[in-house]
Amino acid sequence: MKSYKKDFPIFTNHPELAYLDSAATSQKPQQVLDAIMDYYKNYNANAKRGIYPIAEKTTLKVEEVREKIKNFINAKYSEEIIFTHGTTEGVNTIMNTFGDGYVTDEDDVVTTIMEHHSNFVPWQFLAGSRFAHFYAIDITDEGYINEKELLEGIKYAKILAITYVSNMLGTINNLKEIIAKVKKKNPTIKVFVDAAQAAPHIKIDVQDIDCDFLAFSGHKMLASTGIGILYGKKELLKTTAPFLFGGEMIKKVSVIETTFADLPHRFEAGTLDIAGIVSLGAAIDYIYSIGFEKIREHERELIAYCLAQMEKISAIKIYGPKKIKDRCSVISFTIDNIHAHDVAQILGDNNICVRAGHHCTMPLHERLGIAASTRVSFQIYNDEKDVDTFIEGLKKVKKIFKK
Ligand code: ALA
Repeated sequence: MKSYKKDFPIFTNHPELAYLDSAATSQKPQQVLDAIMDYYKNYNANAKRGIYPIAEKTTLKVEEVREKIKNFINAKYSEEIIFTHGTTEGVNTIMNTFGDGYVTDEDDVVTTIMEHHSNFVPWQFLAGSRFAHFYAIDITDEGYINEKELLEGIKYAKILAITYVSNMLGTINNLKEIIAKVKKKNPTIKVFVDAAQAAPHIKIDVQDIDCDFLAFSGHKMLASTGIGILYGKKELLKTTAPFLFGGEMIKKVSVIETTFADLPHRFEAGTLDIAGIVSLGAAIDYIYSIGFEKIREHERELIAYCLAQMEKISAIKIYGPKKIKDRCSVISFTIDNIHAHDVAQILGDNNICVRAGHHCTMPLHERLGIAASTRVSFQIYNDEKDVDTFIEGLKKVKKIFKK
């Protein structure tokens, strides 16, 4: 297995780290750090405003990255790409704008029980404020969306909010098939996809899966924190009023009235996270330099290796699909009679970085009948040695608790 660790300075500075928490946030390669420094050292200016050379360079760079992201997710138009500050802002933007105008008290707003709170709470709130009916589709015992239940009720729904990859189960939802079936039953439904855990690992094609909106964050895919992407179909966004009001999102402002800029700028109020945008462009270049095929293969090997080692340890329950091909990047588990936080604490004391708790998926944990779980998650820089260190750590946990 090829090691990519040398590209990530944190591992040179901290060779002791077994960083297995990339679903929370990823580490950054030197190429991304260099791009951020280059921006601040050589052309730091605001975008879309100045007409002097470094400001023009900044504006060009922002639009160049927008184009790169359009290709990255295969959107039809670059105006469909909106810079946000993260996935959560993307969901809240569509909930507050398009969603607020589209949902009435006669409609259903549907999500799934495997959603992160970010793709659950905003829709629950929208339904409440519009007096619409809100419900969450269950999962099967194997950790997949219960498609039968989804299709049974979907004809009354105006919005389906669904994740591409579960941040707890690791399930990769077969969105192309699911969305096609849903739209066949209900052609007016609009589908919002949370791609936060998918974008770092899977080649996304918004036209192929035919979603209406999709959001992801830069920081989980090797870029810096504070930058996110919202995709929306042009025909839907162009008639939607903005949600955040401010500087460069206008066409004309007068005391009598304000008109809004064209797409995508009407949804980009205030100064953009330019360093974040630059970092996202560099992160995409880095991902391309390896290739999605290799990223997936590397990750599948790690998941298979880790699951095989974990299965040899007694009293561990692993959640999510058994088929490796249906899993992406995360493995969540519980150990009988040891609290997830105790597991994470002991692992943490040994420089093994994992996440414990409800992972912002309380409804899912309730469905699974547990209060908390421990989660390991992988990125391209992880290797078998990280897994071995983690497995040794688990054995230590069990020894300490005499289990
Ligand atoms: N959403 C991130 C996670 O799953 C923070 O850990």
